[in-house]
Amino acid sequence: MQEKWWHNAVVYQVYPKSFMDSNGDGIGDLPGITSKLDYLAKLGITAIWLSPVYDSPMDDNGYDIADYQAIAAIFGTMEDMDQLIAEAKKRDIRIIMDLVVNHTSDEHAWFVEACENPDSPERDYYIWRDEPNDLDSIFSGSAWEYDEKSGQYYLHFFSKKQPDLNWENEKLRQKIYEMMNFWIDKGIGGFRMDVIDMIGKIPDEKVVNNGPMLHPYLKEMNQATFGDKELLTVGETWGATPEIAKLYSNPERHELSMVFQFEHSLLDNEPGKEKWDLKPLDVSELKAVLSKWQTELGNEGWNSLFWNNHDLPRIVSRWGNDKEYRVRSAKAFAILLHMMKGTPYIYQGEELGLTNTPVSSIEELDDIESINMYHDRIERGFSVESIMESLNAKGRDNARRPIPWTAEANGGFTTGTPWLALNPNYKEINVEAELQNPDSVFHTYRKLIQLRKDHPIVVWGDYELLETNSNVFAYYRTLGEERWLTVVNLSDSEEEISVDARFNKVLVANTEDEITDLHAYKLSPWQAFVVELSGN
Ligand code: TEU
Ligand code: CA
Repeated sequence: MQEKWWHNAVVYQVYPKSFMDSNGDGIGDLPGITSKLDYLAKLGITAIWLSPVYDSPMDDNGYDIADYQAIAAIFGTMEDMDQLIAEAKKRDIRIIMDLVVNHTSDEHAWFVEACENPDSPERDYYIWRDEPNDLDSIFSGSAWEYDEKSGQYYLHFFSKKQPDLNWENEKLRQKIYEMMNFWIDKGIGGFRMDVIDMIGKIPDEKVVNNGPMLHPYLKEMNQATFGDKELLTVGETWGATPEIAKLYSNPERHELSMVFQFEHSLLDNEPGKEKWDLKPLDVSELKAVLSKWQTELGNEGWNSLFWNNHDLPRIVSRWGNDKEYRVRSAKAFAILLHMMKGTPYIYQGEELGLTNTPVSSIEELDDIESINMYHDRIERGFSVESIMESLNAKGRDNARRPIPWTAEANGGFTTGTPWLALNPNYKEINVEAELQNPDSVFHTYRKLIQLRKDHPIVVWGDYELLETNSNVFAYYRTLGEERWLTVVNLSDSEEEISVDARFNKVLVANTEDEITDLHAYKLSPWQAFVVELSGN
């Protein structure tokens, strides 16, 4: 595969509402992000995925866009956006924009015109039916909403204020490509594409993901916009398998650079049920899924690597131990993921080992998905206790608490009142403390990012899983004569590993435990290390 800049990039995701507030209104904004670029440069990341900052009524915190070429006032101005791109460029950091084109806001001019003037061309930019079918919205309830004025129903797979776009309409597709080129001309580094595998949907046949026209549309988009411009494009594809991922990311197919696959993110759901129906993680299943993705793309595709994003709970609370082993387990998950093959994504706060923020009442939550689920399950007779347990484990607000920069009031995030309360543990866990402590989670992430920059084996080495006890996840990376071994104990208990190999040096570790001989080596709880093996 021809080497591209994103093959050894490390991407940092910023959720603008919760990153840094620059004007005291309690809401993060663009000048706030620009003011923290030196912090991100110190971490060593090479690109920022910026969650939506476009004009929006914020029904889904910006994933409901009213104007793709205007900045939401709460986040700043287009000048602030241009400055962020320019200041980032000075630090060799590229800005990846969030492309949300499966749906718009119902306050987008297109939808307003479509409702006010049913004979307008904009009407067919959306999906209307005289009768709804039983498709459900991902945010609970029916996926169809009745429009009094026209006596028809429109499709919305997310909230009622997020009507789905009709990609079968060529004029609409051209308008989207024009909008993408508007941003490309501003010097951005690429696009993260929201629920992109839904744009080929056929609602009447209840085909949602991976519709027949999906890939033809992506080829057309590629040719009309980013195709020949060395831009990173990553698709959010909840329905992807390794075979499907190759269709997107095989360079010969001229579609995308890579996709976010979520198979590992469904391992603590009861099979076939919703994410709220909890099941403990079985580490063997995690090893199987990640190893499949590490080996089955071969040279015909490229992986993304992530534990967290703005929709997922914090990994150290989800699958780690966010109490006595918070730092060690946070580092264990970082080492496990960052030594794998693919482009790593760090979600804001992950580099600090931030934890989930449990709440005792729905009033303390903001996320539309969580609030809709709460009322839906109350109606379906679920107990408040069971619902709150699900929300505290999987709710999206766990990811969206403002970033704690210091131990000062409101973590130094704002001089005002934060739009969403910080996790009360910000006095202990914050950027200032992490920077001052050379053994912090932050410095482990910095070291892992540097290893990827300095050693091609991390980017191109072949992956091979080792047979180990179930709670131990260990694998080789091999490039030519060079061989690295990563070993991680994903449990609160001691474990043992036995590897018939000698090693030259320890490249990174999360404990002071001496690593001598790997024969019958005792691993302490959550112990993790990477060693460079000596000649076979
Ligand atoms: O997410 C798609 C999606 O299905 C998840 O939002 C949803 O939370 C699912 O239950 C995950 O468990 C994308 C964006 O990432 C998300 O923030 C938006 O809310 C959604 O699309 C609609 O734009
Ligand atoms: Ca602000």
